[in-house]
Amino acid sequence: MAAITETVELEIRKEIALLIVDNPPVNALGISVRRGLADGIQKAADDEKVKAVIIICKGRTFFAGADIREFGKPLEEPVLGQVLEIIDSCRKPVVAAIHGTAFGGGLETALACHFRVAVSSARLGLPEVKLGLLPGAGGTQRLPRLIGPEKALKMITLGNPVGAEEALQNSLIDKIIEGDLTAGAVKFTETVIAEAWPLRRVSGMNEKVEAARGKPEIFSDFRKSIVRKTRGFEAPEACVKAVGASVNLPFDEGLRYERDLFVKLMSGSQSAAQQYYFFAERQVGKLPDIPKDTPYLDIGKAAVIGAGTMGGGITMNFVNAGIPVTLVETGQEFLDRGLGVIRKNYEITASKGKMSAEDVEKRMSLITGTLSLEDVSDADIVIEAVFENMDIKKEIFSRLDSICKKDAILASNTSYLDINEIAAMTSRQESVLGLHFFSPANVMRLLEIVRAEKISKTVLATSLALARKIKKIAVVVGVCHGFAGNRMFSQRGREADNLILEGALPSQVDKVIFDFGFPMGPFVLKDLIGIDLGWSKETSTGSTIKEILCEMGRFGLKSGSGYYRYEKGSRAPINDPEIDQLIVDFSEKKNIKRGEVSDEEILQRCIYPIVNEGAKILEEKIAVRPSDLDVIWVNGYGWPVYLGGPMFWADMVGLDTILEGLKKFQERFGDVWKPAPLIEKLVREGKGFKDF
Ligand code: 3H9
Repeated sequence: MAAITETVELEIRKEIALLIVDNPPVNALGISVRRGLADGIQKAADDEKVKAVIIICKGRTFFAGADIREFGKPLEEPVLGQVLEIIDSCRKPVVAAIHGTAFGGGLETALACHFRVAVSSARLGLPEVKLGLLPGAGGTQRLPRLIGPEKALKMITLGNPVGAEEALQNSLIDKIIEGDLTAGAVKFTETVIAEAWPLRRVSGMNEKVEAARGKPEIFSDFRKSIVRKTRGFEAPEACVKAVGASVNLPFDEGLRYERDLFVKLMSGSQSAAQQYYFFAERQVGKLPDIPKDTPYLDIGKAAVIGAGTMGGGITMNFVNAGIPVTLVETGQEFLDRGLGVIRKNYEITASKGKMSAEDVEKRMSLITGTLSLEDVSDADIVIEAVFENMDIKKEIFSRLDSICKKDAILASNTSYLDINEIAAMTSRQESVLGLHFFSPANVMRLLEIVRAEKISKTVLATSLALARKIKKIAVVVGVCHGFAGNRMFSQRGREADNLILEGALPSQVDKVIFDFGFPMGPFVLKDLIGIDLGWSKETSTGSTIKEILCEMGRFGLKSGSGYYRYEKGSRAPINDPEIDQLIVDFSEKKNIKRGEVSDEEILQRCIYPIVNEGAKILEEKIAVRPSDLDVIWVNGYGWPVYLGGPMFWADMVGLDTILEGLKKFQERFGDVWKPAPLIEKLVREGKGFKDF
């Protein structure tokens, strides 16, 4: 075995040269790997004894892509495209032996090889689009040649990987290796040598792309199918264009076309935001005082209190991860309804072919419904998801304290209330925390872990491990009203409500926010969630638009009308002149002078206070880092990932601009607009949130 670089070794086994790469954690294709591959192939080509080469990786995966940490810096040669050209043109067969995730530049490397074998658990994909890029080392030209433009369009533009079985069916790989990968790859390569298989250079396979030539509908139909999913993103269209080039241009020209698009995307703001976000998601949940090796408890059994929308969704998360749940309700009718909704959700999934009928039964069998709180006594974690009322929650926690076993973790799913006050009802404050799921809890990936004052490190580490197990992105936040997400969100809500009284109408506000990149504006969102959330007939005084709408029975989408009207069976909001007039009359009644409000002002008034509140949250140490807030906004509130998140966006706009805007609004509307001292400080020092 000879070291070629610090990450690549060359081992000769009879007639086969193995290039063995070891660049933890994910074998990213950094400069030492690129150099090692280029030199290794050259050495193997020059060695007369060698008849073929295998490229294989140590550790958990085949190359997971280019090294993203090198992006934005001057690239050292050989760049990946040059390495792949060396592999492609090698006159001896080169075989890629794949395990783990052959992603991005990793799959492009495999595509430049002449044969590909993989273990059955391997996944192959080109996820560059999720970084605001396109595959920039020949992926857009080779993949369509190998599997056809239709399938390549999907893989490249949506960025989702395929498993080994599908890859085999699509001719993306040549063989699935059972058992040891090295042994299997060597055996495969011995056959290639013994039977003198001709080299299969993907760059020269033109049959599938030629078949698509003169069929522009392949591309126009595909564009139509992704319009909604990719609204606002620049990279998907570039991906479609590049695949188009594979059909219409010779390979080398296609490569140049791909390169130009890649360079353009790489220098754009969307890719910068999406790369930032990639690392933000990987940093979240890493806490300075909770080292990686902090011991955590095993969660084998859970209990959820309350079978309503939240409780049901939370239950599904555990069951999906194979953790049995005791689901507690106060009446049989509520319990039956809750279990019925869970079953229906699973059956809908099954009807779409994403789960078998057997799976539905298996998951349902993991849920035990009960009317007795005592039945949670053997649970390792109990999550309370009842009505948002402090007295009720306190009573439940006090009872849980005497019912639950010694080490059991007690969590509340409250979205606003003080966890410390709830924890104080127990004799085990070290085991009490908030687990704030977002609705619908079985769908939304975000989980705020609310760090109560006396929580132990073990319990915190356990909740982080549990979040991973149930596939949530967990952000640890401190205790305050609304925690991080809702506290920031309420700022936007307040301004949206003010704006419609001052002269804008819901449709104008919604359009500005939608055009910014959110999936919907604040009023469509209110209609969707239900305007009656937190409203009661008994206490309603008709003193806000919300109360008036509720008093009219306009609860939003579910009742067929709210801020907008809805046709039966449709979710599309229709402007309602009656409501516009109602708002105008209401302003008059309140002596609020209406006037034209510009789109620019709407945007600033809806977004700047989110940033300002985020800065206060950081000052108060409610969140660990600005990027954690961005993760919350992208995953919990629909912030467009190509704008990074509110804190990243603020840096992009310039904190001095934001500060100036806050001061301008402070003069007009008073101290709710007072700039956070952190923003003033960062501007004074010429810094941004990135320097926090
Ligand atoms: C590309 O290839 C461009 C080419 O087309 C053209 C070039 C010219 N680079 O996610 P994890 C780090 S673009 C650098 O927690 P998992 C990650 O930050 C690339 N670092 O593990 C983390 O570090 P830390 C296309 C990377 O098991 C650690 O590895 N490829 C890279 O949950 C573990 O990561 C992609 O977009 C990278 N490429 O998931 C694939 N990847 O421990 C991106 C990871 O310090 N990667 N790290 O926090 C992934 O999707 C997942 O990381 C993977 C593993 C599925 C591989």
